[in-house]
Amino acid sequence: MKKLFLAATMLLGITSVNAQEPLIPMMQGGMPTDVKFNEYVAAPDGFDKETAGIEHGTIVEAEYQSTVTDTLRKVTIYLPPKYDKAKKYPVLYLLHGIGGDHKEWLQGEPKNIMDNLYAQKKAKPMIIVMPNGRALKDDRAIGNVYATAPGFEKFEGDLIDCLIPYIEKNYSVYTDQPHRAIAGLSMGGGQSLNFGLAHLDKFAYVGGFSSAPNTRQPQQLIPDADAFKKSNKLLWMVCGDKDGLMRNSSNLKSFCDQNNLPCTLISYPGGQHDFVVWKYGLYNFSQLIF
Ligand code: FER
Repeated sequence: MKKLFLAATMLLGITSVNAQEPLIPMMQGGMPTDVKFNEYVAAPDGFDKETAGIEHGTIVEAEYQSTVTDTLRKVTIYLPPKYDKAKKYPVLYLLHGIGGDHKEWLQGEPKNIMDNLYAQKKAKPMIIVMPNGRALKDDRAIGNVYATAPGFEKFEGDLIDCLIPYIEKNYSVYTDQPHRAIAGLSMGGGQSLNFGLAHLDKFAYVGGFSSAPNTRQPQQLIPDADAFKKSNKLLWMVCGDKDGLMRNSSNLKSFCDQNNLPCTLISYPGGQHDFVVWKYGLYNFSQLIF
């Protein structure tokens, strides 16, 4: 029955109404039996709620020209409280899932989460760039969204050659590897692991939340353990223990453990394929970077 449901979901491109991501049943295969999870510590109540009386950041929308799609592409940007052009900020590139676009992460309340963390001095001021990770001429999340998966691969060139240069030209940001992070949810988690680890010279911090089957195999992700150890400062993952996609994260975690490579994977208790887990991911990952 569950198999039938997923097949129907994939064919018809049905996504759930509130979260735009598909419902993922427990059917995507087992995970390595030796996987050792890191400790889950609950986020405090209200971490994602608006708090009165603190400084607030700003959400803006911008457009950049892409030589990959030959179109103007929209991107959502979070600027931290008191964004000041006289200062320089590090940048987190934050990627959405198969059912979403440059606005999907707004469901994860990044402004509330980051404003609250800054107010408590638990995260460094940073710019968060939320692009449309589907690098196609028509990059809308409509119809059978699974058919748009090739656009998520094409985004690698768009990110490296078009979006990052655009951000670095138009915002007051650092332009070196130690000041760049990449993370994402589901398809965006797979993209973050794929691109973040393939471009060790560009990204110091890499996060995957409920990463999807677009995630490359561990040996492809980390072909050179020494290069990884030298350049990567954080490889951090979370996935719900009720999410059928856990295998993508646990395969990588086992590989890293076997090869003595630093890697975190938290199994979110009762966690499904939704923003409960992804908000938790942003809340934790953003405190560990820069
Ligand atoms: C799949 C299952 C889930 C898949 C992608 C997803 C490309 C992505 C889910 C999401 O982004 O929420 O088999 O194949």
